[in-house]
Amino acid sequence: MKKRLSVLAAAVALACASASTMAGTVFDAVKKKGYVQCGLSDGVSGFSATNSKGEWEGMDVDICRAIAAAMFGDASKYKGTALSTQQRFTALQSGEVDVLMRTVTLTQTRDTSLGLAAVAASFYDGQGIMVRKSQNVKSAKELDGATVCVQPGTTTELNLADWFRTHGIKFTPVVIDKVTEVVRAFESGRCDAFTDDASQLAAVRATQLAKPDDYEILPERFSKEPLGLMVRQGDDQWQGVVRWTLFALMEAEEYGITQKNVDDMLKSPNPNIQRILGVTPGAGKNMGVDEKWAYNAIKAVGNYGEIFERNVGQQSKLKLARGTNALWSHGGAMYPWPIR
Ligand SMILES: N[C@@H](CCC(=O)N[C@@H](CS)C(=O)NCC(=O)O)C(=O)O
Repeated sequence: MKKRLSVLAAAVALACASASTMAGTVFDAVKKKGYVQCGLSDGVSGFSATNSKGEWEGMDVDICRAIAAAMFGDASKYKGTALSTQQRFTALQSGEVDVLMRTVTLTQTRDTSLGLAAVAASFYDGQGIMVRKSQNVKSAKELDGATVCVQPGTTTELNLADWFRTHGIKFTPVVIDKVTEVVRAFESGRCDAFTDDASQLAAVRATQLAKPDDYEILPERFSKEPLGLMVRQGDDQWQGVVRWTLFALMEAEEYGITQKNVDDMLKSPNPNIQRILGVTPGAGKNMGVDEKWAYNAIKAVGNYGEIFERNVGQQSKLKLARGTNALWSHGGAMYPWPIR
């Protein structure tokens, strides 16, 4: 009996040892190579796309840059990997990327069955459907018998089937891998409707359709799409850096810290601001990064509200309203956990 117990104790010790060697592996590897590898999509303007100079732009890219700034004090220490909807989870599982911020909906299945972990939501969306105005359709319920363009391996594809089945409406999916090809198929009339996260439909309409005014996004929202960040399971330190960087950007907005005033804010008497900016040390040390991690992130990309407005809000072509993405204190759902 004694022997059995000691074998058990040894097994437990071994399991604990392997768990502790796991902790920090991604963090250490990122630190060693000197940059963060972010999984992005190359095709949704406002969220993430490369410009004519081949540079990454968009809200997801700015969050990637903020993580680089928190890790290295330098927002340029990142690389982007363009991933299709089909490739994204395998790329994160295999270690090709360190963090995924590719308009990924955080779902229970993705969080529990892929060896991956959902970190936090960076954008609350909902699935919509877009049609040509000339079709004279005012509701998705009028789309009986329609062909609908959709991308594979997405929640979009699943919600589409659920919603149409629930409402007893027949449809034929036209499944196409790349968003640029979906747009071409939709424009050429190969499908009657195009379904996607509503903000991405707005982005596609504003930036990729030749005649944006010819199209309409119907009022129905088929689903909740909390888009956010995912990492591999097994490295809580790395997950912490990713989560708290995003929350720091949101807390910065909450406390009025901007890209412009962040240096003045170092003198603020507000203890919350002092903790966020590392004037009162602790948060950085706890995560194994510089105490100026959040300061560096805010200085590089601005607070969450600034990132939103610049990429998808009023200063962008998309002109999306903050809506659910407003801070909790302004009637939205963005409720960052406190840095303290
Ligand atoms: N949020 C949904 C769908 C997100 C999604 O990937 N949408 C497409 C449609 S715009 C996309 O980002 N495509 C970009 C591309 O194919 O490069 C999910 O996580 O499954």
